[in-house]
Amino acid sequence: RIAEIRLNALLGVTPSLGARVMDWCETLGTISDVETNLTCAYMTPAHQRTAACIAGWMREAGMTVHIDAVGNVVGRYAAAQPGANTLATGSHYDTVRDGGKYDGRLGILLPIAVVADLHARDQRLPYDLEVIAFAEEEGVRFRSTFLGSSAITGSFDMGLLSAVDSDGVTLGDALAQAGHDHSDIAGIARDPALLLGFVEVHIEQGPVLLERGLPLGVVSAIAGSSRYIVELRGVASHAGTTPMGMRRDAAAAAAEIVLLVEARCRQGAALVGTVGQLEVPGGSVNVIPGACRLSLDIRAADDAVRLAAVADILAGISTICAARGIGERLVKLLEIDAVPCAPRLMAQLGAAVERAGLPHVDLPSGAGHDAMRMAELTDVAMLFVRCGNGGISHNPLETMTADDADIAGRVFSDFLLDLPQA
Ligand code: HGY
Ligand code: MN
Ligand code: MN
Ligand code: MN
Repeated sequence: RIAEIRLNALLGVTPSLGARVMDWCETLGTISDVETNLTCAYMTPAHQRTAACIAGWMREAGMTVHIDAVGNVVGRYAAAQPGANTLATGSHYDTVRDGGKYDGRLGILLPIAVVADLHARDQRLPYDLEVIAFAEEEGVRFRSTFLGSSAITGSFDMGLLSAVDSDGVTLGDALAQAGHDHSDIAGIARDPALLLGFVEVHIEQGPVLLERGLPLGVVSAIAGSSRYIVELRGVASHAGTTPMGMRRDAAAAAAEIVLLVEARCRQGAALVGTVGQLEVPGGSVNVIPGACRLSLDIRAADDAVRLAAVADILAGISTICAARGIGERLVKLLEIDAVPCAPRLMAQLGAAVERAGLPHVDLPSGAGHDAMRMAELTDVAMLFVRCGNGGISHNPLETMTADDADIAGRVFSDFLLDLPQA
């Protein structure tokens, strides 16, 4: 497929919108910090090269472009008349470590390709369209998610400027090294009165559309999420001489906690729990782990279900630690409630899907998205696009098709042209 796209480009054949989006995703997918294995983490060299690429494609599509003080790349396709309201769209351009090519990126590049199409036809929308490439959503480098969209909503926590990465570099220094001025962050916040809404296009990152044989789905709600770091403190001692009954083994306590999370999250409807990070800092083969650090990621469609599971798990951790003589310290990284999508925008998206001759299906999102933050500011909605490979995501095996990108582009363009002003 990619070879065909490149051949078309050589032959001067205008690629379909979907093919162009896939080519752009492929291009960004080749930009990564292989030396640090941070793929495209916030304010790394790869992240800045990615921003420059996106800004270039926005300009070519006929947008005015600026990069704001936290690294969001913002393209604006102005309405025919000045002083119009703004519809925002977009997604994040940072990735998880060893992530896929479409998570986040699709929601930036597809709207750019749609604007390029409108611009080529000299067609304007009755409102300004703002395409926002959010600088950070995954929380890989500084463990702080939604940095980009938080700045847009005016909820950026300036205390995070002192957050440090694994090399001890602070977020503030990383921004300054990239030429950003912290004092400009407050000015990024958008006036909600000028916004018609925020609509995010994103791969589903799951198997539902694939199993239903559908290219597109309209998101009904985005699951809420609770994230913690748990630091366990035992006693390091000799692996050969310390009797089993006298140990305070932090890793053994962590192992019990992992199974506690799994067992508890099997007991709830649309409830999931993950320990994605589990490490014995500076561990040695012949030393009983004196310390162990693990992450918790608990999500549910229903906030009460999620919060009850979190309460049970935190109580369970204290019980395990007390029985083993292990110290525990919890660091809360994120607490965000489930976000319902706006029925008004869902109906508009659903109608555009049906006008394309496709069945209209609503489905929940287990993954978090920038739309969750943007919901603090304005009505939000999401258009999901089918994933291949069983729906796998946060993995280089993440995939989708040019045909589905094409269908999504046509439906999104129709949605934009049909959106009422009110
Ligand atoms: O974790 C998530 O759901 C998203 O990919 N940040
Ligand atoms: Mn992701
Ligand atoms: Mn994403
Ligand atoms: Mn519907």
